[in-house]
Amino acid sequence: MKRIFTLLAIVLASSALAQPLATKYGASPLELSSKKQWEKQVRPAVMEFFQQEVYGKVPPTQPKVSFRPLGEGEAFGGKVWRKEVEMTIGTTKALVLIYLPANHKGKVPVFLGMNFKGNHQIAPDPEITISPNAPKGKELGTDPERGAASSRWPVEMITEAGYGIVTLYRGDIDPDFDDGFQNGIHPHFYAEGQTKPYADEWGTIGAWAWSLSRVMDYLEKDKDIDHKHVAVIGHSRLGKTSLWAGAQDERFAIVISNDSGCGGAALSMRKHGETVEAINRNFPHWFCDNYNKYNDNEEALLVDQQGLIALIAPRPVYVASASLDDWADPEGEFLSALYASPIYKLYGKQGLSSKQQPAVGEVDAEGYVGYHLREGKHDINAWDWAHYIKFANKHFFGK
Ligand code: GTR
Repeated sequence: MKRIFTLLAIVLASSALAQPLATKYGASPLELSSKKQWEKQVRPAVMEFFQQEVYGKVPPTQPKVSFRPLGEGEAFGGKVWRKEVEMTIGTTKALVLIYLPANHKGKVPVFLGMNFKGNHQIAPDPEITISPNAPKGKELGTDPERGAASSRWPVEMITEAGYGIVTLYRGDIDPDFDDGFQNGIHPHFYAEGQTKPYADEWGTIGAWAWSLSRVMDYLEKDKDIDHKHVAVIGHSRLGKTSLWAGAQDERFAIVISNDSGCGGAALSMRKHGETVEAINRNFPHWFCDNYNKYNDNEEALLVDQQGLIALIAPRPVYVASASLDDWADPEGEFLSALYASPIYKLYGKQGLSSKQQPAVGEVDAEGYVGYHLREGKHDINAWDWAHYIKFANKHFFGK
């Protein structure tokens, strides 16, 4: 392992624009001379780095994963078709909600992403089964919160554009608090005598990302789904998750990060907004234990977060920021998209089209790396989705 990291350090240091590692923006652009060099030397080392030092590896002991279709039916006055699937990982059960345009002909391209508070919050649809681990509403047992997150999931707009939505609740895979990894799916992966992940093994984000790949296993078999056209998407901590899922699993044909910030698209070495130390202190369960080595020590990172974006190349990737989301460092998110762009060039594909961060309300999504800076706060809304749909239309169908 040391050898491969040393090799990467040498390759990065000897590349045209990479000296010094810590630039004004605290990050080195990835400029390499050939696709072969990237694929054979650098990409494997960058992947190994993120696996071992940032998100953690998936342990070798793997539980059984199975899927069971639940009900189907109409939603949104007949415009949308709802399907539900139960995914079982070891003894952990998660519910996958699928919305498709009701009148679809043939297989449907989809956006796949996790949700924050339960499937029933994404739409005011009384038939959505409450995710097993969803927080209970104020009136226990009733559904006061159905549709509470519908501004984040414009179901009609997405399905009218010809896309489906596939989602599951993050807490069904791993609860989002530091429980010493006693709940959720981690214990199913422990070797004999093991009680928590080793220092280089996954935290919560790694588990969430892995579960998106398991949902993809299911989608490959569902006759309604165009599994060659699955865009993986996430907001904030779930945007960190979609990037990591997309970096590891090449079946995701487009990867979208909405306001993912620190540990997502934003460059860590800038130390602007949330820092590695702050994120590890506030969310000690998100990353692997090794990531703590970089608390107040970002310069020691072998490669900054542009390396994560580069792992997605040559597949299209979209990074989005919001103007009032200083904590997620919009400029740092833009710069990692910019610094990853040379890797796309190795494949003869244009990354970002300009070196300038777009102004508020502007979009740079002509190439294979898209970016926009939405006006407003940390969130995902219909404006963001309109641009993701446009990006998918272009890359999936040349429209
Ligand atoms: C914040 C956290 C961010 C981001 C966000 C979210 O508290 O500092 O890294 O992930 O939560 O997920 O909404």
